[in-house]
Amino acid sequence: MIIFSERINGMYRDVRGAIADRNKEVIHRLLAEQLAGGADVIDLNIGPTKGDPAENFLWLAQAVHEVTDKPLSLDSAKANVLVQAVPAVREALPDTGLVINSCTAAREYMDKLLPLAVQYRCGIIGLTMDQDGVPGNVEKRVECGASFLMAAIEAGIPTEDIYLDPIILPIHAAPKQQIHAVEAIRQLAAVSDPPPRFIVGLSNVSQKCPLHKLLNRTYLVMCLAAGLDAAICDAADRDLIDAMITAEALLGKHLYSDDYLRAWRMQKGLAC
Ligand code: THG
Repeated sequence: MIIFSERINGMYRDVRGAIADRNKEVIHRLLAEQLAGGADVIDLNIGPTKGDPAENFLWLAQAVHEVTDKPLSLDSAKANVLVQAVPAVREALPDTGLVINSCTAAREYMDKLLPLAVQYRCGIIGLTMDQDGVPGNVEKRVECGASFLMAAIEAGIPTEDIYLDPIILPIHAAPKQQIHAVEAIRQLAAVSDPPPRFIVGLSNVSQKCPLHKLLNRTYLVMCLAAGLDAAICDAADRDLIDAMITAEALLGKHLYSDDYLRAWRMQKGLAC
């Protein structure tokens, strides 16, 4: 599974403060924990910070790039912010992998962001929602996912750079929707050939829930069994990553050994 680190997000007060104060040390410390846990892609979200969003993204991307040349995912729900931030980051970091996070299946978003992904050589995450919001049933999620996928392929984005995100909602707020997202992954994986990648914002599921780590790791295993390829998650949560590795071993994605957790970390060059 491709691990997108969720922690460099301005929703967290320490990251918000670090962006405002241009304090790289805070970012570098959090990043080191995520890399030690196995993060493959660093999701960057400036949250509700003050100032110019593109400048904040650029500062954050450069601060991260000082430590690692791993790909970056530029995370904003606002298409106009991405339209400004992507060219700025691409110009500063011409050789770094970039993912646009995210685009909906609404025409207005796709018309802005699909050409941007092509022009600036970015992957892109498509949410299974449109102008009417997050669907209340599986069928509409699948329909939105399929129409985003077709539009992205038509725009010229390679399938391996297209991620579909079935949108995870918190269990306390929308208790029936978690299984919809799992089912949407299963159905979209079955109908698309070649399939895109499937990703979730895992911690959404447990927002404001006391047993958040248990919810996250249990839900991750359910999504993996349905065909999940990537998750935006806390790579520093050791139990979460152990559950992921174990699920992948049970799904036949790794050669089993008695020491498979250690083997996974050694193969990634991580301390065991
Ligand atoms: N899909 C895509 N991108 C996304 C999301 C998604 N980006 C943002 C978000 N969702 C994924 N990132 C997070 C990061 C943190 C949390 C949830 C999702 C989180 N944090 C804890 C909380 O709010 O309870 C802790 C907060 C704190 O300690 O201050 O849940 O779905 N494509």
